[in-house]
Amino acid sequence: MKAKWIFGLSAWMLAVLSSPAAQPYDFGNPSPEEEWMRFCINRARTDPEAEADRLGLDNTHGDDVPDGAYDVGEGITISGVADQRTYWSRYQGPRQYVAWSAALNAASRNHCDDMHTYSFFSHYTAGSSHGYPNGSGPDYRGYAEGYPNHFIGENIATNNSAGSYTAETVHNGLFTEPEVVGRGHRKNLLHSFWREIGAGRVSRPPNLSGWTDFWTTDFGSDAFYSQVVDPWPPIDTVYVTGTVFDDLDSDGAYQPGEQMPGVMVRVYDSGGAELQYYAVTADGGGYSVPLLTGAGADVPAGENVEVLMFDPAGQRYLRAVRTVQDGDVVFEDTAAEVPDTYHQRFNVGLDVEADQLAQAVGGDANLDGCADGLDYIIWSNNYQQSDRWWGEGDFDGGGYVDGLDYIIWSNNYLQGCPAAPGPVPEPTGLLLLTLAGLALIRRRRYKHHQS
Ligand SMILES: [Ca+2]
Ligand SMILES: [Ca+2]
Ligand SMILES: [Ca+2]
Repeated sequence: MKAKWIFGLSAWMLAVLSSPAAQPYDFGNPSPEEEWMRFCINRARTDPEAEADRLGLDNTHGDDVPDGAYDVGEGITISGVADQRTYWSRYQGPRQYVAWSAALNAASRNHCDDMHTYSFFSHYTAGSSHGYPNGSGPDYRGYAEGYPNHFIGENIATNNSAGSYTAETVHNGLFTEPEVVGRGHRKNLLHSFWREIGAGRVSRPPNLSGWTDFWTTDFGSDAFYSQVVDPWPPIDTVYVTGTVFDDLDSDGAYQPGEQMPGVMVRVYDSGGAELQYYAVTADGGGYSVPLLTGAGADVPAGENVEVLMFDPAGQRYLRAVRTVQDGDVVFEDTAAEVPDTYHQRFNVGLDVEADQLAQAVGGDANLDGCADGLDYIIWSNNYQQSDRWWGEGDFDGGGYVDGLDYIIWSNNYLQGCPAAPGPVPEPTGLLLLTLAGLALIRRRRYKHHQS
């Protein structure tokens, strides 16, 4: 009788709570080295002047360079301009984080693979195992991998001693590059309008030309492109994106070995409804979640989103509220004295270190810090379902929601819950539910013994 009753309740709750389930978002699977490259780029984009100072750039253009103010402009030139000084400030100030794009990551990795296999070093394909015709540029490759337009910037690097150059060394070289007139790589990775990135890397024994490691970073901006050439349908997706890592050497930066893969990242709008997609951090600890509501609409500027992270390895979680920002980006790379300006929403950057995560209470499915009847309802709604996570009642991490998870919940019942003001109300309904749950477990065990 009791088991039957809980089944009825589950069906009712499912009807009440029915909304399209969030889907996993495919942003590629960036490796630890690839994540390191993006982390360095996002650090530079967050504060370009600080990056210039960190790397010892010194803009020494006489009295009219405010002391230390425009070091990021060191060596930057824009073609067709006689006096470069007024353009340096365009590269100051924070830029949005770049988010992983599966298409750009595939294009950048494939280009590394082709450069190694066919022994060339160029932005233009000269032999491909991925179907790119000879002469294909970054725009062609990105589009071929599913990026929605042909507006793509690319930096490439190579070396001839496998594994001896880290992502950070390569990044530092691209940012400073004293031998490259105009500092095109620095400008490229700092453009304010970029939103998405792929950062492929291969490291192999020497190829025919003796080269071992290849790096390709591809930058894209669907919104900027939309505003410039007005394709249809317009695309204007922003993301919450970042790196989740355990900063073992306490230097405040991510390096390979510190990545935290497998962390669940769920995002909710200001009304508490889950967005269309969720993410699980990749091999390198990175993630990207598009800011699209369950109905597929853009989350507008000024709205808050709540990010909920859960690390199944340590059963730790984090909640963070961020506001979607908007503002102007400029097309820096123009000889015009007043560059074209475009208004956009920006990606939300959120890097998380392990010590920011709090220990979860066993059975606290909704991760509000307290194991109570609400969590029981979540457990019961997912009872006997597979492919479930902690937030759906799988507290032992087996992927399946069953009586073992119930026991974890019941052992922690009311753990972490605030003391109720005044007399505690009699939890009549909850008591019934609890008994029903126990009955289910007994039934399962009984069956087990019979078989
Ligand atoms: Ca570190
Ligand atoms: Ca709870
Ligand atoms: Ca389980």
